[in-house]
Amino acid sequence: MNFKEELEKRTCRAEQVIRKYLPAEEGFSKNLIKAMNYSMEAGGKRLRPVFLGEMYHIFGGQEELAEPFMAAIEMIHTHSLIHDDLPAIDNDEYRRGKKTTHIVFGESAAILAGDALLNYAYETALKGFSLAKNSREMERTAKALQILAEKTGIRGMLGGQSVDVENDGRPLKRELLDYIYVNKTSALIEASLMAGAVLAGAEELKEIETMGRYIGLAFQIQDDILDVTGDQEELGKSVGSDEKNHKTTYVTLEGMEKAGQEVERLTGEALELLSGFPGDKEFLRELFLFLCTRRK
Ligand code: GRG
Repeated sequence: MNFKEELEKRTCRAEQVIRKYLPAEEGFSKNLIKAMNYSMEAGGKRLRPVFLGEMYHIFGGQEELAEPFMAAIEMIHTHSLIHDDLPAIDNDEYRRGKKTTHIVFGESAAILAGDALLNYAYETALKGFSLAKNSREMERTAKALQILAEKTGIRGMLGGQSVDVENDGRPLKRELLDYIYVNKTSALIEASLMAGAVLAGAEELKEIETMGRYIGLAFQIQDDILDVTGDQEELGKSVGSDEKNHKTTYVTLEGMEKAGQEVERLTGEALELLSGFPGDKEFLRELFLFLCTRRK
């Protein structure tokens, strides 16, 4: 398998699916919709929809049931980026290689665009019900929606982000940092992997959730590393943001060397779990390994 080619193929497909579900820029609220689409169309790795689509295929899904969920998870993720970049939170100027939404559209428009994307994500995922061909697929769609909502909410991404913001600038113990990472970052990655699998009828949800937790943690620690060692041009977003915001990160707490080792260890744990699932897992395996050494 040529991993780079396969990644390109899947990213392009995710891109097409996302664009298919973006709202049309028309009507009196078209400025709001333009602000929503600005960040959605700015690029990004499309990692969460790729995870979702891949798990759907690994567990035997063959049709388009996963598509609205692929678009929805990217909308939720993009909402979090728009809000995270706001002056009240990280106050960042660049994201996905472009000026951030609040810089281009103004702060109030960026707040509303983030809110509107979060809501539009659920409007989009609900379209799964009209694609479901039988009661079994209806049930799977409902379960995937439940996963999406729970992993985004107070016991998931938003819960993690709130603890992160509350503790901004304070020294943190490892236990609290782990709580923040597992929720603010792993939760959406868990949701991508679990929702894709559940739409295809998978039952191994506990194991998939744990695999997502490991990959999410590894991803976030690598993000901490890149905030120190990365290149703004390559990353497409501001670097040094953690230092600017006096954030405790895995790197400040444990040091650069240990952070790198932890990324490798967590990726290894995730690969171990992946090997226990059915289907063709070669691409996902390569993707996990690729993320472990990513530079953007
Ligand atoms: C709701 C304000 C709010 C925040 C939720 C997800 C999140 C918490 C904040 C976004 C910023 C951040 C550092 C999140 C941690 C996860 C992470 C490293 C996100 C960046 O994801 P990538 O690298 O981004 O997949 P692209 O642009 O490639 O999609």
